[in-house]
Amino acid sequence: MAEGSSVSGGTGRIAVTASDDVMKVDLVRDRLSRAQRIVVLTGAGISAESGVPTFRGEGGLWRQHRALDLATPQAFARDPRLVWEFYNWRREVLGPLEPNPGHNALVKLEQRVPQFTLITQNIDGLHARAGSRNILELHGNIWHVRCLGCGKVAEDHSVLPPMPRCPGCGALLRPHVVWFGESLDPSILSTAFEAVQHAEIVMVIGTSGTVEPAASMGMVAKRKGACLVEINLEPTPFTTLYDTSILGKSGEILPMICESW
Ligand code: BJW
Ligand code: ZN
Repeated sequence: MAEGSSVSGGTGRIAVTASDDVMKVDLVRDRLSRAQRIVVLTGAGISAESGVPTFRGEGGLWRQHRALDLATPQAFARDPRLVWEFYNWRREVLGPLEPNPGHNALVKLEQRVPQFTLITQNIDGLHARAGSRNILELHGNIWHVRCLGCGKVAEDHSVLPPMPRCPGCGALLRPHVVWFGESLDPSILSTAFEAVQHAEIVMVIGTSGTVEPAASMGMVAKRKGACLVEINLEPTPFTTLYDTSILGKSGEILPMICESW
């Protein structure tokens, strides 16, 4: 959170004060404690404090690698070995990482709320590792593989051979994740939209809001009358459209919001 007293800079913008943030945290905690139906939408930022690289910020994956070369069906058709090298490298990076206090705070929140849906764009599996239950993984899971021949999906936590094959039919396996230009699982997507349309509060955490259809979910909820809360290190295209925006690390803010009712 921003520290110190408020400062009016030469730009005319007023910095958010620590006391403003404390008031926002109190306000959000109060709203959550009275809500029956809560949706949380997370992005790469919630896992950043676990050591998972984000996509677009400084040091982000798409700053170092071209998404079109690695995260499209065309890229996989052209060079499956290269794409598997990328995902195997990410498996190696993710393997030893642990959920952080942000993930853990959402577990506590779920335990207190009658209807709680956690929609995540993340493929790292850290929400489930932390103990969250009602999770919708919009973009799949890096620890799952899918057979291009028989379509079978299997869980596998190893670092795979360069061109892994299906033990059942021998066809090439692919990561069970959603690449650009691919449709999301229709049943996961409709359950997610159903949840946001009925939510009283939607918290949007650690996502740049650049990738559809996840990016539109907050506004869908807002049009239905939900209260929208954003937690992010920096402003996003949606910050001014939502009801409350708290700038800071989700691993610090979420425990304050969720762990002291
Ligand atoms: C912190 C923090 C801390 C840091 N605390 N905060 C409509 C209009 C225009 C285009 C489209 C459209 N509909 C569909 C498209 C095409 C495309 C799309 O959206 N393109 C845009 C880029 C324009 N979408 C698709 O193709 C989707 N499919 C689809 O819609 O099918 C139908 C269709 C297809 C084609 C045309 C039209 C319709 C599929 C999208 C799949 C995205 N896949 C990826 C890769 C997954 C596998 C993998 O990981 O390898 O998903 S891309 C990547 O981006 C990944 C993420 O889930 C996703 C979102 O990223 P996220 O989570 O927001 O991360 P960052 O890095 O961007 O942001 C991190 C944030 O955290 C920052 O804001 C930081 O400030 C913050 N932060 N530390 C709090 N400690
Ligand atoms: Zn198969």
